[in-house]
Amino acid sequence: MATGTGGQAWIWGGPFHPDTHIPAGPAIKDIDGDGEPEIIVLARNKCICLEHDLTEKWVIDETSTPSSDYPVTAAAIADIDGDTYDEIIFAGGHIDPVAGLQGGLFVVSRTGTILDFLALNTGRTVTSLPTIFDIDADGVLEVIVCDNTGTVYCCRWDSGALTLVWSRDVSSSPLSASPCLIDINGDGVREILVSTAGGTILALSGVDGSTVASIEHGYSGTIVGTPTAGDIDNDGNVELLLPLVEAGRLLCFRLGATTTGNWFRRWGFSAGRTGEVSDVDGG
Ligand SMILES: [Ca+2]
Ligand SMILES: [Ca+2]
Ligand SMILES: [Ca+2]
Ligand SMILES: [Ca+2]
Repeated sequence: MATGTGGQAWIWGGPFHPDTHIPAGPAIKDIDGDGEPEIIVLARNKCICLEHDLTEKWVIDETSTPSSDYPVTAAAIADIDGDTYDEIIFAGGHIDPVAGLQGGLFVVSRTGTILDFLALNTGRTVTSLPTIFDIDADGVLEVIVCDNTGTVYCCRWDSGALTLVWSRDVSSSPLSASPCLIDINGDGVREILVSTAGGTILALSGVDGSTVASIEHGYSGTIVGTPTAGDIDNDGNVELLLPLVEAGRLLCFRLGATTTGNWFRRWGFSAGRTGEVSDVDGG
């Protein structure tokens, strides 16, 4: 423990240090309503909830029911079942004795109970961070996630379980970045933007996954970074920023009735997930 301005407050090692790397930042929120934030860390096959003082609150792992047996992604936190309490949603894998590896989504209560595991595929994995939003404006949140064989899934809590609303195979290559939700055509409804390794950004309808628009940029290769969008130059149009990790470029497109690529910039390392610029449509 260090003291003084700018000093290191603490280092958490925990029971899984140092032989486990933590692939994404933790999610931090007061999920139990006691006034102190909890810290959700995902490492290897585990989802670990720490109190604000870093004591362990609960863990989901290979001993849980159903077991979490495969590397997990970062967690999203939202009340997806409408009971006013937050759930923790993360992608991972469960190894079924008969079916084998099932990639899917875990939904965990604030107290560490697995409320549901929705298997989305068999023999494949899901590594993109789930994105949560009421994408079809029906008052119920959707959970949108991509898998490593190029499929986009839209799920919703219904009758006590996470259920698949639609899925769409959009690429033959992994989709490891999380989807970006933005209204690209100004109709007041957000589309789901997905970057494919084929050099295309697809804008999908949140209602059924159908294609609303397709932006060809020609840079094929593995897409790791999440597209980011917002009116970054205050001209009333939404710009789309796309980090191309392997090409070392950041692309910018101006969206609207006509989509134009207006600049790119080179950089020398991964931009990773860049997040949303602003709440451009107030949705
Ligand atoms: Ca708390
Ligand atoms: Ca809830
Ligand atoms: Ca909805
Ligand atoms: Ca739209």
